[in-house]
Amino acid sequence: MESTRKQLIELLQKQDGYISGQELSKSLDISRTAIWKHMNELKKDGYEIEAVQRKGYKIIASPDKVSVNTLQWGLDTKWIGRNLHHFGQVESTQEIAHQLAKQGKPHGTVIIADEQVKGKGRMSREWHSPKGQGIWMSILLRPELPPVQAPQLTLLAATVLAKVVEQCTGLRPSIKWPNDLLVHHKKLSGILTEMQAEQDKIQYVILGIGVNVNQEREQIPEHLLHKATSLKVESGEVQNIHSTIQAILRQFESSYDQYMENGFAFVKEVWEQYGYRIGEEVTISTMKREWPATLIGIEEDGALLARDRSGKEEKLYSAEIHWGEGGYHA
Ligand code: BT5
Repeated sequence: MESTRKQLIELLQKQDGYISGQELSKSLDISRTAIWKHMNELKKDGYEIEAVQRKGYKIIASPDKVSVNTLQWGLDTKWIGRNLHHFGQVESTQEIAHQLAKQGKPHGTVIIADEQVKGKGRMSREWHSPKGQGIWMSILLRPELPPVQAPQLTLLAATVLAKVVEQCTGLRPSIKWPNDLLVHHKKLSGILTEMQAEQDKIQYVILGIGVNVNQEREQIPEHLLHKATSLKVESGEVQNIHSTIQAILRQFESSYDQYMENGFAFVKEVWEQYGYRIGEEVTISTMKREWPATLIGIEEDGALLARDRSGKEEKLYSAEIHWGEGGYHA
């Protein structure tokens, strides 16, 4: 059923003009009544389909609604999102992605939910994921990389999100190492990279992406208000969630392929164009200590490079960055 509908959309999409019911029923090997039923289902998904006597059918508008059909319609990617799962409410798309990974689902499998009731940040923090207002998505990757390179994927994903936000809204985001996308100093998006690995080989990576899209300021919970924002709040415009997801997937595929072919250098270059507070003094904290330092940039392996007040440079693999009173604190 699901796959017939997918083929039907593909056929309608290929056609510039109208395609007749007869042609559709021949290509799909189902009756014209069955075609008609599928068309009705597509309309429920929000497609606008024009039916003209003696000419046939044509899709005239794709819907805003997020569904497997709308996400895959026009998604001209090679490997990402070809296998795609969409849910209404889940605890966390990360958990589902882990299950699917263990079942052997392929590289590029995407899991998307309208709402998460136990959305996860790093170190068991919560990720607020209200219904229909953002992108709550996990991507299953099976990269042929040593485990030490996995953090590069987080930085790669951050550059992808920065580019897409800029293209879709004209806003200029910045990336706060390692995983936050900020607009006007507030967090728009977070990335959670989880990995299953053997000693020298990654089995799989689950890249979790959360983007606040259409929340109004009043809909952001009180405790996050001083540090979180959404595309709607910053751009003043309601954004189309499914086309933003498609833009992320397309950009991700192309950047990932480029990274696999040419290495991390180009990611580093893009990252530094968006890098937050590079060249400025911030406060860095780790589990053990807290000290003032100037951010210099990132290293080839994705580590953050910072210089302390004595001039000593240090590579950091895990730390938090803060600044100013009342400034953002993860
Ligand atoms: C992150 O963690 O930023 C990673 C967020 C990843 C979320 C995605 S959604 C799809 C997938 N499924 C999941 O369950 N997770 C991933 P971290 O850097 O630890 O930031 C978490 C902190 O951000 C929290 O402690 C809050 O202070 C703040 N926060 C929570 N929800 C937020 C939101 N919607 N927008 C901005 N900030 C938020």
